[in-house]
Amino acid sequence: MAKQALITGITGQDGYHLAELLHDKGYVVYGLIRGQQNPKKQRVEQEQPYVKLIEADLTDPSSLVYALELSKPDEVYNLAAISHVGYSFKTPQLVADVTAKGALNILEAIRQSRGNKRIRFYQASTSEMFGGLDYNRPGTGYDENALFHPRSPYGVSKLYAHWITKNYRESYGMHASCGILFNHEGPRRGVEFVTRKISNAVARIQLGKQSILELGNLESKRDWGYAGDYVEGMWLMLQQDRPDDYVLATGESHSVKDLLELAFKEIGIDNWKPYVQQNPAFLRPIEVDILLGNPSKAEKKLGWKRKVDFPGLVKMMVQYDIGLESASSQID
Ligand code: NAP
Ligand code: G4F
Repeated sequence: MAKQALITGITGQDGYHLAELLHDKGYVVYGLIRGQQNPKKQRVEQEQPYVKLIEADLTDPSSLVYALELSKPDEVYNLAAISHVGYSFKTPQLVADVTAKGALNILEAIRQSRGNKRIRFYQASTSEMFGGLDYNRPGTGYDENALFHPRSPYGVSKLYAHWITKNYRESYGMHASCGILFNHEGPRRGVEFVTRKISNAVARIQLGKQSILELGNLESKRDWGYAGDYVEGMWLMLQQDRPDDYVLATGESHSVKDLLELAFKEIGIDNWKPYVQQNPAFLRPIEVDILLGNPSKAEKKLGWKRKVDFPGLVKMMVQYDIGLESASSQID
């Protein structure tokens, strides 16, 4: 019989890629959708008609009980979150409700459900939990045993979700795993994140639809991979006999400036500086200066390895946005 999976965060970047992966593997895919009029619902219905949408919200425990009853999942992937680090400083309590307590809500709904012994659970943990501070620099890369020092309300909330998942695993023997994922991007990334903001602006600049790109901190470094590779790792975690935590990363770190360099080169511009202005509105109260991951455990135990490298990722995103922007007539 086909396996059934429930994905929270179905309208997000990872929800898109994971739904596609599971569908290709023959799963019946359920997706949790929130809001009485979610504008992204139509997108899912058109592009991924095989996804069975269930109206629920991570902050509403009874709706999660209903979602579990309806989907009877073998696997639950908790991808839903308020996931923008900068925004989390503006709505810290909302972020705690959704990103931290939301994880508890769904774990508890699983624990109390009839299928609790069978259901395997994935929690979307993050490299933002590490912090990149001087006393705790990544060295050769943060691994599963590195110290945590989150630097945003988002990171703190994710750390709660990480630990409550481990706690439910240890307390109740649940098959619950955390993927500590470093930044992963692609054409499905929201334009509020720096990679897509840059790829989209570069495409618009090439087409004469935009002249200036405003950004915040250009010095920070991230370990950027491709989202399509990372959802494969999520799935592999839930196929293991024992639940565990794994870092998924590329093992390389690049600055926002490196990203600008490659993205502008893609449209034949060697000097990006005249096109980029710094705007303090995009700075955060504090920053994570550097993230670099060590994916050795996932590579060894799961047989996972990223396929797309950093130049390949930037090229993919810029070319996608050139196609997208060529087809639309909106100008600044
Ligand atoms: P994303 O594009 O921002 O998607 C977030 C999803 O959460 C959206 O589908 C959103 O639905 C949903 N959501 C927000 N509030 C909700 C609520 N109250 N109830 C139910 N759903 C809610 O994020 P992503 O990039 O796909 O990332 C997936 C997960 O991995 C997130 O938990 C993120 O924090 C984590 N993560 C991401 C990265 C990365 O680099 N992408 C790295 C590490 C960890 P709406 O459409 O209704 O807003
Ligand atoms: O693209 P970002 O917003 O991603 P960030 O903060 O690293 O968080 C993403 O990755 C995390 C994993 O490490 C996830 F957990 C999280 O959910 C999210 O997906 O910013 C990347 C860097 C930052 O240093 C930021 O300050 O780019 C810098 N930046 C510079 N100008 C900007 C901008 N970021 C954004 N979003 N917008 C700017 O204009």
